Formats: sequence, C-alpha cells, structure tokens
Amino acid sequence: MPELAVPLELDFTSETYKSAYSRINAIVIEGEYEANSNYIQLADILTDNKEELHRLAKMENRHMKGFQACGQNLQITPDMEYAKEFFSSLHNNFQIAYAEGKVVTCLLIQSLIIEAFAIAAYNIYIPVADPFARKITESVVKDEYLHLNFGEEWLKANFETAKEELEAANRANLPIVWRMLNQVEDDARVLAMEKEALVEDFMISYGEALNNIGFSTRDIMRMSAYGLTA
Ligand code: Y39
Ligand code: FE
Ligand code: FE
Ligand code: FE
Repeated sequence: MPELAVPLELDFTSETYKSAYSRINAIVIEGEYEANSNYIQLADILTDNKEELHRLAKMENRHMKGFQACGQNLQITPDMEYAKEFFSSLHNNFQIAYAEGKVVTCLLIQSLIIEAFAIAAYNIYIPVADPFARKITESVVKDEYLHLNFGEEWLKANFETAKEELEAANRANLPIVWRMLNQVEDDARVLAMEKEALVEDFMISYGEALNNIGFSTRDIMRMSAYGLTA
C-alpha cells in the first residue's frame, strides 16, 4: 500500500475535482437525508428512546445542510439522482426490515453500517478537504460517533435476543457496503481519498462496535469475511 499521499496539488476549482465532487457531495447529502428519516422512523418503534432518536435525526438534518453549503462553496450541483441510486440497496433493506418490525436489522443498517461508513469517509476526507468543508466535516464527524454509540448501547443491552438477527443482517448488508466502496473508488481518489484507507477505517469502527456489543473476536472475523465476497 502506498504511503498516504498528501496531495501536492489538489485544485478544488478544476473540472475533474468538481465533477467527482458533484457525485460524492450528493452521496453525502443523500446519506444525511436518509439518516434523518431513518432515525425518525426508528423513534416510532423505539418509543423508550424517542427523544434521543429525534435529537439524532435533527443532527442529521444539520449535517445535510452543512454539506449542501460545501457544494455551493465549490460551485457544484450535487447529482442527487446518482446518490439516490447509490443508496438504494441499503435504503430498500432498511424499509423492508422496518415494515417487518425488525428493529435490530434497522439499527445494524443505520447505526452500525452507515455510521461506520460515515466515520471512515469523514475521517479520510478531513485532511484533504478544502478549508470550508474541513471545518464543517470536523464538527459533523463528532456527531457520527454519538450515533454509532447509540446503536452499540442499544444492541449491547439486547445482545442475547439480537445476536442471530444481527448475524443475518450483517450477512445481507455488509457486501452492499463493499459494492458501494467499489463504486465510489474512482471519484474518491480524485478527492485524494484512497479506498484502502476507507476500508481500513470502516472495518476498525465496525469491528469495534461489534466487539462492544458482545461479539467475540472469532465472530467478528467470520462476520467481516462477508464483505469480501461482494
Ligand atoms: O449517519 C450519517 O450521517 C450517515 C449518512 C451519512 C453517510 C455518509 C456516507 C458517506 C459515504 C461517502 C463515500 C465517500 C468516499
Ligand atoms: Fe495499497
Ligand atoms: Fe450525519
Ligand atoms: Fe449519523
């Protein structure tokens, strides 16, 4: 793996950068938008945590606005259609699980997988972002740790009854994340974000979360391997 390349010249005004940014920025905006609605939906089933989940949903809405401002600052138009398609598999799986009342699957998708994906993407982006976007992303990523922590705490408290469903949901959804990472790889590289770094950061956050919830190292190894088959 090459050393982390701190790019000598990242021209935030070049057409190449702006074209890639129009898709990645859209992905982030769409992700934040869907995260907002996922937490509002979760609040409707997890009535004991209603207020907290509404607080998380509000944060996601703030994040969305922050990233919209980042796109405006670089004078790009986010390709929202592309982004909607990018999230469609995870989105559909969340909606199916929600309709079936499978709250554990919903939490795995939003609070573990999507939050770990966000944490990886934002951590890797911060050092190579334009100064305006860097400030915004630094404040956003702090919130994403709180969101991941919500999922961890809830699933930890319900580990014995959730374990089997978590394994099935991991098996169904981790390969989707791998496909998403492959799809975004070329655009991410234009922004000086390397796929290897994204994968590494994702697996650290996701694996740590599974460990905190109660899975053994052996379980985590086995569960992580499902990503590789994507
Ligand atoms: O919980 C959240 O705020 C998550 C919705 C946001 C998802 C961000 C997904 C980022 C993927 C970007 C890929 C860039 C390489
Ligand atoms: Fe490498
Ligand atoms: Fe967010
Ligand atoms: Fe979040």
